[in-house]
Amino acid sequence: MEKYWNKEIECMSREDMKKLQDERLVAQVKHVYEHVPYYKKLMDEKGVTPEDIKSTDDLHKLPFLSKADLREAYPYGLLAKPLSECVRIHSTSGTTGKRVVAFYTQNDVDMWDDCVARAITAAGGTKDDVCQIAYGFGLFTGGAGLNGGSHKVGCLTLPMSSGSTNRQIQFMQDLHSTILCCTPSYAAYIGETVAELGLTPDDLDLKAGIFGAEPWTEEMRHSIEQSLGIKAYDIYGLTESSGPGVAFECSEQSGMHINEDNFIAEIINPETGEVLPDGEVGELVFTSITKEAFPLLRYRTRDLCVLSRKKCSCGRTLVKMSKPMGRSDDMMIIRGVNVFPSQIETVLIAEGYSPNYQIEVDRVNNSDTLDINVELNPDQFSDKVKDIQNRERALSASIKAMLGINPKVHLLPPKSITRSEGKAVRVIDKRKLHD
Ligand code: DLL
Repeated sequence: MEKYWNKEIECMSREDMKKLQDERLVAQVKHVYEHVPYYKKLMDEKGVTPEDIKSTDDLHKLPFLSKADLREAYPYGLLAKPLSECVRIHSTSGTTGKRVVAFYTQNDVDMWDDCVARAITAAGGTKDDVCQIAYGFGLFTGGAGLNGGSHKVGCLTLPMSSGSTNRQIQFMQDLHSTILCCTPSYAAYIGETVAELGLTPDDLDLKAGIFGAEPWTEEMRHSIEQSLGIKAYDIYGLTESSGPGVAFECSEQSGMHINEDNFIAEIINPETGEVLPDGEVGELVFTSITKEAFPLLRYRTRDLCVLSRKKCSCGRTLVKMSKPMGRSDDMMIIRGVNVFPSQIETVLIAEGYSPNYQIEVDRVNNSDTLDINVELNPDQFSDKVKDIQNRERALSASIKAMLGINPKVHLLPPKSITRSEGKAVRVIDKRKLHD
């Protein structure tokens, strides 16, 4: 039977949810206009006042907020509470430019923990579970977010952080972990190591995994579920909006329910900013209506996905977002064709290859090149050059059928691609080096 952390909210009627969102939005807009000069400036520039926002129907009138705004306002420019009321800071792992820092009051941390508690409960977690957290702890929100949610549910919490894979598995066995939380690429690595140690899923007590922080395909889900003998659930979030737990998967495993009492979601056309109807692919935009220290109005996530309000078999009425297909800035344009790493991953795993791959894009003589390095599983490895060449040709043809452009596939010996303990680096775009 489906369990809920907060049934009243998770299964609320649409009318009641709209009423709740309307009230919270109106109050939030008024608060940020009065307390955050940066927002006041953005709203004044667009000619919008708090009085214009009477309900969620007026949301589209508000200006967007982008990552560039967050960088410009760094570090305190978007703070809506005095620093003395803030209790925590987290930050993005951005490699270029200024990082984004997010602030939390105690109420913000409680709201965040509550969102993650819903996710853990939806994955079947209760106070009788042992929850092993192998997301990184630190400025990254993964470790702290799942830790807070796990405490709230009352699970016995193992704050492992990422890395030391053999020790992870040792503790998993000795302490009978039942839920594993980490990135999907790290879960795949743990699954691979379990097999290498001569163990099978029967040697573990795991029943569920809560994986997110990076895009992963359905094919990857099945592969992880098999290697660890679990049901694998997706979880979504971003530092700017507190961290993991903005949306979470339920037993139906067909998209993630958005915690709409805290976050209003819109999908927009990334080019024009126009709001798109449910069912259309576009950029996800969030407005946080309960966050105190670092509220976001119409924040452009750059994640591309689809919203759905179809009835869900789990009984939750919260709107669902599809798995993000990738970030608009992850999309590669190769010889004029839009390519997402997830499309390549789908073909690789469907054809029986490992989820260990890396995509290299370059420009040679004014023409884009696409090289895909794929690791062979030990049972696929052959020292016959002809065998490998035939396989490379067949895989190139399957990828061409998916993308419409011809890649150069390189099959590599087992263990030649570095494993990820956090977010995997799937794409190396060397064209950016020449620009
Ligand atoms: O990755 C927060 C998080 C931690 C989510 C643990 C889930 C689990 P950031 O480092 O700020 O925060 O990165 C946010 O990661 O905009 C997406 O592009 C991507 N992302 C997060 N979750 C998913 C997911 C954390 N389930 C960025 N599927 C987001 C696909 C995801 N992409």
